[in-house]
Amino acid sequence: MADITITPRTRSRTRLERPRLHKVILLNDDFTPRDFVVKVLQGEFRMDEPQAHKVMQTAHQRGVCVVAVFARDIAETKATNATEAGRARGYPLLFTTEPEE
Ligand code: TYC
Repeated sequence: MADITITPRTRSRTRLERPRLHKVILLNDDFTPRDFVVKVLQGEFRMDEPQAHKVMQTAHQRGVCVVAVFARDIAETKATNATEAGRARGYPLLFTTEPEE
């Protein structure tokens, strides 16, 4: 049998945690028209009309709805753009982000 030389590892391998995903959350308000919310969801989150309507309706009834989940910078950019689309029209429409557990 051949001799086997085992070289001990001198540096320990650091396991990197996978970066946490972030939720984009839509908040209800009393002023933004429903159709406008649906259009923003379609435009910024690439949803079709029935999907966007469902998300809008959930936020309208429950106060909040998770729109989608992304890497942090993408979630923040989309939430900012979508909030800004409402602000540009004078609506208080608000999207926020939070890390997934
Ligand atoms: N509540 C709004 C209205 O009655 C519609 C709306 C739905 C606004 C969802 C924001 O996230 C929202 N016009």
